[in-house]
Amino acid sequence: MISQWQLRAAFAQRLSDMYGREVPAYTTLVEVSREVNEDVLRTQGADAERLGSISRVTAERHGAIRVGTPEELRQVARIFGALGMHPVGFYDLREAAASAVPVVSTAFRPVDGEELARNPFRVFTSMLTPADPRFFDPDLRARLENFLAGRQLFPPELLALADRAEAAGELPDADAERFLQLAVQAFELSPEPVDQAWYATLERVSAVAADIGGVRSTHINHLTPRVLDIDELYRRMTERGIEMIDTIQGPPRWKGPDVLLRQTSFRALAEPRALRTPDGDVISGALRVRFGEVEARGIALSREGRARYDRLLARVDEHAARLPHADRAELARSLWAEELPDSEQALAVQGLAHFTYHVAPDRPQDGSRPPAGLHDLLEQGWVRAEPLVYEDFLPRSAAGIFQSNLSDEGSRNQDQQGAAYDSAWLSDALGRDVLDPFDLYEEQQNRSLAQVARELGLDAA
Ligand code: OOG
Ligand code: NI
Repeated sequence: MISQWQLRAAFAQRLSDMYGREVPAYTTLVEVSREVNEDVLRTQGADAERLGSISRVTAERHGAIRVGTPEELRQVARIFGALGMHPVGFYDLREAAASAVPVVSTAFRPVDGEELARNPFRVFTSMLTPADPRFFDPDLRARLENFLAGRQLFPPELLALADRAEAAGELPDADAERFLQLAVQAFELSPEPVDQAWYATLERVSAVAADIGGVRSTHINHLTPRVLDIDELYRRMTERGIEMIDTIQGPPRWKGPDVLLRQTSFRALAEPRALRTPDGDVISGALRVRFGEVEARGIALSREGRARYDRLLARVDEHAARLPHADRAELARSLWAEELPDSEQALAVQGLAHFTYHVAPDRPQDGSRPPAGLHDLLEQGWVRAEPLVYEDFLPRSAAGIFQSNLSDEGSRNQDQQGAAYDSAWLSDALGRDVLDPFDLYEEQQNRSLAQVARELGLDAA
């Protein structure tokens, strides 16, 4: 029998092998990431593994996929359900970016601490929003919905196996093998010719709309390795002649602990694709829709910590607008030092970030009573805090990643009201709860605090 986490790990590995064959620059990125991680481990020792074991980090990937309809999204949820991955978080990228990205998104990922430690594979999953009149007029919307209704992304055999794996939590070896083959195949780039005129029509609205709704299949858009020093990775990729986007998205590198998520990317090369011309001829053309991305992960912030992060982003924007020649990273660093404490302990005590708490094995054993508050428990060595790694995404960074890899701005009609999509809408469309990431971190933290309280005989820690 193959369990869900084994299916998840195997799927991530096979997807990585497949994507490496399709996009060779990805293989370079994975190699350079591994080198950087080994170097960090050598120089920092155990500190390098504070946010995950080196084996977790080396295998860790996130994927990005894009689908067209709620029906397709429900099918994706069944496939990821088989892998023990659940929808977490709602991201509205129609609002976040200056350029037009007509999608709303969620991320499928494991939610349980143990499952995350085994393999944290996550997939940022976007769904096209044809009902948003800022992007699609009624005629184009109708043509698009009609096109999408006529395609099948996932074969019934795959979905049936997925349902069995989700219900049973495992699959017999032969079925697991079949499931994995079909699942990886569903995300390969299709050789089927692309209708050139239809693709171009959608491209005028948005390159992302064309990538999703211009073809009769789906594909993995990118697969992102995790690196322990993203600044060093950026330097090494640039040295190899790979042109990176000009920034690392997310928090700056600063003197305090790494928090949330830092990401950067490069545009992949145009890929040969068969195109069908309006005359019906099939010609060989090229489309440039996929890219390489890499990320560094830090500690999960609490709601309050996150609000502070969002305020900081806004402050950096304001300053940068007033001082167009200032170094943005430098600016961010100094504002951060003003508004965020620069130690794990202060982040914990001020409730700005999430940790699990554990009774310290070397706590005072002289018969004294433990103190009451978290601050004193930590300070006096009764309790240790282990940071929770941020397992999710950042809407602003995601929009930046989408945007920086598009050559064309696309178009958006600002006179129209946007169609309403939110987390509740998405839960409804999926027929599954879209989970709140903050709740998940909080629950994990609270469980550990309750355990500490029990072990130390406290009312509440
Ligand atoms: C998703 C872009 C967002 C991230 O890591 O923030 C993303 C896409 O291009 O489909 O992958
Ligand atoms: Ni990504």
